[in-house]
Amino acid sequence: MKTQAELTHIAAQFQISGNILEIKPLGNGLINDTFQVITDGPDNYVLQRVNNAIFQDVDLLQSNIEAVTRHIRGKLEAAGESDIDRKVLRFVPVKGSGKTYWTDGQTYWRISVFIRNAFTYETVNPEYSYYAGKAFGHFEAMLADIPDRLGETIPDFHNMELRARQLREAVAADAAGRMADPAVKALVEEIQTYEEEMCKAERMYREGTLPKRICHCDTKVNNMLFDANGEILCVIDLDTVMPSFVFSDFGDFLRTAANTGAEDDKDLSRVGFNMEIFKAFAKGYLESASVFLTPVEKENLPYAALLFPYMQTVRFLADYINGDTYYKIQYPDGNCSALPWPNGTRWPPT
Ligand code: GN1
Ligand code: MG
Repeated sequence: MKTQAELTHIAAQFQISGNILEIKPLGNGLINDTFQVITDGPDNYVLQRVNNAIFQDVDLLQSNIEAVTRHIRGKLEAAGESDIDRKVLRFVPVKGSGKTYWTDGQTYWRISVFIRNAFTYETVNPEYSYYAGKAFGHFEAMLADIPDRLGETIPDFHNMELRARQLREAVAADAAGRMADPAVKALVEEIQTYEEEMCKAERMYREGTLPKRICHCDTKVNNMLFDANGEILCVIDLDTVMPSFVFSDFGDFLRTAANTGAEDDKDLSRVGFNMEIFKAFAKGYLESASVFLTPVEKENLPYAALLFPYMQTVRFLADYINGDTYYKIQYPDGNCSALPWPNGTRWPPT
């Protein structure tokens, strides 16, 4: 953990205005470390340590993010929008280099302007779900003509075939000895029965029937900022914006927002799928994404709603079997809250 003095030293590398008064933890992301920088100037800031074990090419990561925010800002300006600084993130350059990240050779840091009077939520009602659908569809639509070539900040991030292979590798290595637990073994077997069906997007892509587009790829409900009136301001957490199937954004939002429990809920009876949230989100998403979606993409949106809880399950379970090396966990079995597998519980929920 860095001290206030160390964090202040890091923040001072960037072209921020005002004096730093305080730096305190912000949010609950599972990958990066996030802080709020309070100043006596006109703006506060968000300081993040980028997890470069996961985002191994921080230069590529930040050039993607710069391209995305530049393009969206241009679209908002062209559309005559007001209050643009609350509708797209602004990353602050480092003094001297002009890059939007700073490194001491070991850790990597960046700063964006903190958007005032904005709120994130862990859950939404159907009305907000509709707005979220519109916002994510709009986000993809705005990026449909981005001139820059975006790289994959995590190669094959949402490739289900890769994720299934990683689970098999975790099982074979059994690095933490967790496969000795019959409940873990039963979970793995149960999950693997759906593997072929869930890898259908990769097959369609190889056959040429499914395109890749620029997607957000982390559309958790808490990656969206709302203003005090419940209007959506903008989409945040742009680390994983990259070419993917539209299923990523449709499915991952529903994985979190339509879930009636938490993603690491200890009580599986709380976990379910809220159809009203699904319908509202689909309506909003189709309204803004229809301009570019193909019939194949539209037809397969219900598959996306299954795919993302499934893919996340595979990823959390693989991490559990590997000994919790990837995600920050909230409690010891947090990567595998489904243990012990309750009698009669089956995935997908019916
Ligand atoms: C991670 O950093 P955060 O919490 O937004 C993860 C997502 C998972 C999510 C599960 C780079 O996102 O893919 O869906 O946790 N991001 C990465 O909550 O692996
Ligand atoms: Mg993220």
